[in-house]
Amino acid sequence: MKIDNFVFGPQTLTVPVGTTVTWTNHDDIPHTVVSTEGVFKSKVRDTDEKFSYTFTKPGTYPYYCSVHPKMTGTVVVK
Ligand SMILES: [Cu+2]
Repeated sequence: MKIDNFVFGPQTLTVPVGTTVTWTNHDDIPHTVVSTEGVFKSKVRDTDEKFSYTFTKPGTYPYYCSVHPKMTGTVVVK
């Protein structure tokens, strides 16, 4: 997953159960990756820093950047 120009890409990512998803911040601005439902929460990620989470249960996981709450994305785990 990329964080680029204030956008999580892809906006919706579908993965099988057990997948570790890694987000990398390509912006010059710090961002976070925070589950809307409290499932995961990154520290502030500066340029080129990463956050990883392993999805062990099926479901739909919306998330956002707590610094810029209009930045949102979704991981779908099947
Ligand atoms: Cu942000």
